[in-house]
Amino acid sequence: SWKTVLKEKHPEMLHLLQFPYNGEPPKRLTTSKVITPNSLHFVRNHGGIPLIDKDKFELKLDGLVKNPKKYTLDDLMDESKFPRMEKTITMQCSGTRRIEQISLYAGQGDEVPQAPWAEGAIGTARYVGISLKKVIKDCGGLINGAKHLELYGVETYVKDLDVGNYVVSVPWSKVKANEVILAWEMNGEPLPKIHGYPLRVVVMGYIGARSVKWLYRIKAIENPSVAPVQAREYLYFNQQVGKYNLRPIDGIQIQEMPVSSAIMSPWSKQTIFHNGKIHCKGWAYSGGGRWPERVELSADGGFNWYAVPEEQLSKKGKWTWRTWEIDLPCDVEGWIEIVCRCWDNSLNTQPLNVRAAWNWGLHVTSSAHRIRVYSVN
Ligand code: MTE
Ligand code: MO
Repeated sequence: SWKTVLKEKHPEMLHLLQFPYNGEPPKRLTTSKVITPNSLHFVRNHGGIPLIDKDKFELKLDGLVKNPKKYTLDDLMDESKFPRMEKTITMQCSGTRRIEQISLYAGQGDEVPQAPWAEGAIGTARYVGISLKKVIKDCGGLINGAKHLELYGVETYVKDLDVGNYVVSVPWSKVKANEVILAWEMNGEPLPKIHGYPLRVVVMGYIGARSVKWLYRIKAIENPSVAPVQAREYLYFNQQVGKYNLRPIDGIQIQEMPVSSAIMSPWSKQTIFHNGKIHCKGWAYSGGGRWPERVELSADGGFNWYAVPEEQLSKKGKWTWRTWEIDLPCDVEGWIEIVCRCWDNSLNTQPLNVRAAWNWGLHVTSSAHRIRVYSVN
């Protein structure tokens, strides 16, 4: 049952929702390592957790492929057919840090429609699997103008929630670049049940929503999927759009996350005793294959910025976050605002205020991260 499955997670996971289960690691443990242990990787579910028998498992490939086929797990793991791929990949939910937008949204008199993620809806793992491109090739390639691949995940029904199957799509161009992996191993273990056992998709540099868990079907199609999760959720609206004038067609489908970062230590309202330097820790990430190039912190609300020394940043990687630490100079006593921002390798940076990032779905909270602490110097 779901309770046994949940025992695989760390006892300190913060449960955002029990049904469907959604949880994130506590701040203290989120960036303790560059690779997130499986027990601490955030979990985002739209429905229940299906328990799939690996021996009965079949992946179906159909739609606009030359030779539609079915594969068992053994077929996919056959190294003579599909070369094994191993990659360290950061997965970020587009709802990461939503809690900051919720604090603006409250007071407008409407219910909050989404899970209140803090800074932990992001995690990094070493995945083993194969490139989806090779499987498409094995089916003779695409035909008749196919340009997208629709990905189907099994979903069990949760009481009172009509979730149906979880279906999204990714463009063929992304697959062709070998940036979509079908993974069965996570950090040296078989994929945990809660993370999609026995097989999931991991799309490098895209929001977590495209990385379908409990994968059972891939269909080649001409246009992006019209399934609800692709066409009606994960949309980025302009600020004039709200509950009463929302049309999915006006939203941008969120694929790559912009550059963002977060301070994981200290945390708001802490009193910090220090000798002129406050030790801070956190993460920085940029979607789409860009990486954090510089991370900067301010102890005065964003006037003066100190760059994290390169040796205090974890190693650069095209698909991975960088964790960091800094001794941030601070000579004032009293309430201060610590701010963090990142510049990626294209010199994109973060908006300075969360108000600028507000949008109806409360997605993509990529503004500079601000916390208030009491400094005792
Ligand atoms: N796949 C299925 N089948 N069902 C889901 O609800 N949620 C998606 C994606 N894949 C989801 C899914 C979302 S929104 C995210 S952010 C990631 O899975 C989270 O992956 P994780 O739970 O392994 O961290
Ligand atoms: Mo997500």
